[in-house]
Amino acid sequence: MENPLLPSEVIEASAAFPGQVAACTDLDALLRLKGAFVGREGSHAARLMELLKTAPKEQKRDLGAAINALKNQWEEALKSRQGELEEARKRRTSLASAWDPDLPPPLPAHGALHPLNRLMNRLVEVFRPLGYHVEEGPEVETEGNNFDGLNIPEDHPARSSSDTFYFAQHPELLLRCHTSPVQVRGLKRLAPQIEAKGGIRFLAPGRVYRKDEVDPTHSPMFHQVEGLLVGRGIGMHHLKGTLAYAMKALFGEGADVRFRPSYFPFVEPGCEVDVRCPLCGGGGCRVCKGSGWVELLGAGLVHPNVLAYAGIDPSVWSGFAFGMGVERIAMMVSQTPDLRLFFENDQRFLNEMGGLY
Ligand code: FA5
Repeated sequence: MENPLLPSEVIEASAAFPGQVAACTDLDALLRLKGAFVGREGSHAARLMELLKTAPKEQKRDLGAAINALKNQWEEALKSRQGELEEARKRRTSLASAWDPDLPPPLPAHGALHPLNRLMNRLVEVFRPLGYHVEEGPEVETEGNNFDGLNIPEDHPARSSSDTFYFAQHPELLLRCHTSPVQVRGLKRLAPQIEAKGGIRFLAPGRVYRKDEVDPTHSPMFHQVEGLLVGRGIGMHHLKGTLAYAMKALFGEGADVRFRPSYFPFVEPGCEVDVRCPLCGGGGCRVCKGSGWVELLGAGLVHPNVLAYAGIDPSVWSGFAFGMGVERIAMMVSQTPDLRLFFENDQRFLNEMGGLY
């Protein structure tokens, strides 16, 4: 850049410039250098522009071109060094945040029980102080346990192939449509000890299957918790007291519950229990289908035929049974408007359910 029109101190400074740029090891130093060369005031570039203003007319074109070339050269060098320094800073900060030897090692992500399983465990805990233990039964059941043992006659609509999942190769087997077959299994298993123990009481949580259309309150696979108590002189008042206790434990003292007469072949009399819809407070919404109440369970006094089928004398013993819909209870406790959320496995939803029950 040995242009005779340029002042000698600028030519010298420009010769030293590449070395100075390379010597800048941080962005602050580079900014200071930038100010000295191309800053608005007092910089080499600013002084050159002053020079251009006062230069004789015939020199202006050449001088202007020389100044521009010089400025471009400085600006390009500054920009490229700025890019290098920013890249280096990014690498340093990402390395620093990736590993800090002073911090404890990160904990591995760990699994947790699904909210529906936790709710079933909670229900078991609610009933445990009342002396209930857990009985289990298979999801693939016999027609005998799912229907016959429960006094469900041959022509009952629930037995039709449009309502229950049967196995083509094994027509006597099906996917249980409720947890009530565990009543039959449990009663048969415990019948020999009924005198010695003074009765029978248990819960049976598990998965059940129905050919139901999916909507905010229905799924073809869902969960129930069955409850059964057999003793001497057991009546509806025992059932009502027990369920009122359980609903208060689940929904709080203010829970508003109602009992409606209903029909199930394996109980007599039978009822359904609803809770006032916590989502709309009873005013009516999509979840309660405008009624202000959501059905949670079916219940009643165990039909004498069910006791007799299991080998228990119904003239001595009586009892009550109930079958609760776990998803419906989970929806009401957590105020979730759609049970499908429980099956979609969205981590954010599952985490939110974490501390509810
Ligand atoms: C029964 O399943 C009876 N076995 C309950 C019973 C047990 C009655 C013992 C008497 C004595 P129901 O079909 O109403 O009853 O279902 C019980 C509960 O399961 C319902 O109140 C509801 O909360 C829930 N439920 C029923 N169908 C579905 C479904 N498709 N999706 C989610 N929950 C459902």
